[in-house]
Amino acid sequence: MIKAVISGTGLYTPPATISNEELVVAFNTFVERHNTSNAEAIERGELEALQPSAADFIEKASGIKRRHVIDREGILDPQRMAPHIPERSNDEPSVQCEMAVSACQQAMESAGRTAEDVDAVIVACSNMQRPYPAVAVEVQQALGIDGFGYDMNVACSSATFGLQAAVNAVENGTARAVLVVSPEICSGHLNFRDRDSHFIFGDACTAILVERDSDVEAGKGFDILGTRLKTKFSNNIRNNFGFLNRADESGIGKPDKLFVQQGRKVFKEVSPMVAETILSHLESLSLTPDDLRRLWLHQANLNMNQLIARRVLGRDATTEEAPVILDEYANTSSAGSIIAFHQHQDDLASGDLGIICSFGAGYSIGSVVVRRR
Ligand code: CO8
Repeated sequence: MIKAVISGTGLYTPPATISNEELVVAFNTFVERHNTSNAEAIERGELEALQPSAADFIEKASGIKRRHVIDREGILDPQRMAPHIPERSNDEPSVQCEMAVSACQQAMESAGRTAEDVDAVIVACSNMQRPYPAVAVEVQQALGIDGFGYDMNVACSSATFGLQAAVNAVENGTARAVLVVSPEICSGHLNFRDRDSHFIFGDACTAILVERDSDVEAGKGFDILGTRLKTKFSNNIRNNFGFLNRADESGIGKPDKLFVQQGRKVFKEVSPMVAETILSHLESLSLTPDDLRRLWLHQANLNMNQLIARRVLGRDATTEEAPVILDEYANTSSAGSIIAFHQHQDDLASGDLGIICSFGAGYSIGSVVVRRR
């Protein structure tokens, strides 16, 4: 029987960063200008004054210190407050394709593979820059892979759901090797004028190569012991941007529809669901939390990760057990747990067990139990 193995990972990090302090200066300048130019309406009680943001609140509430972004200047311009990413011609590679190619090349290199060894590309992320042709087919072409590619979106759980699809393809013989790549440009769909969420996201791209166990030499990579997916409908994290927006006249001329959430509700509802999913997944594999050397959790909120790890382990987790990349990257949607996996795996010994677990909009949860080979 064919078993799937993670043989390599890659990470593309945009070089530009924005600290909490820089983000707050831009936001508060916008607030000041808004309140000054609407002073009379605010005075008459027709409009509410906007409240300033604070860097110390951001770090305390989320654990985020800075984020990497494709474009800093546009986001930090109080007049604009959106990244400036010029549209490219159809003959140039798209931005997501470029990010994906860089991460995929790294993943193939770390596995000692070339495009000739790979049969499929799954681009799995929260936002695609166009509906078609699929970004995955463009990435496939750019890498020179003779096979197939498709896009999929399960918000923050896109990468783990993509992993399950890759495992299925490898284990049922549809492909010898599959790249799962997550070019997350979260800054493109974040409302930098919204005090509750302007600090949450950053940009990054991860890639994972999944191969047949018989093709990967002993001692390399991670056996995938099992995957578990769970979804439960919720309106608490939404993005209503879509192709039908222009079909409703009342929306014409209005601002774009962007990411919105009820952060507190998400925290309260999702944390127990995640802990239960991990525990029942482990149980189904005849494993216990004590067997886990590492938890590579989705990186949305530090307090949330500490709570989930505590519920799973029955005690506080050390940062070695549940690594944090949120301080440096912020929430990069589906890339988050994979960045943690990519950066915190080298010290594991053969036989060590770990769990990759994503959670987010949908709600969606994806759990993947792995063992160092
Ligand atoms: N500065 C200063 N004060 C603030 C700010 C700010 N920026 N924002 C809020 N406050 C104030 C509030 O007004 C409130 O004041 P008061 O107590 O007087 O009413 C106080 O701070 C507390 O506010 P909250 O209750 O909102 O703060 P929390 O402690 O809940 O922290 C968080 C907010 C950080 C958002 C937290 O709730 C959280 O992280 N929740 C989990 C969210 C989560 O995991 N979401 C996942 C979403 S991502 C996903 O699924 C993928 C989406 C796809 C990507 C799309 C790309 C854009």
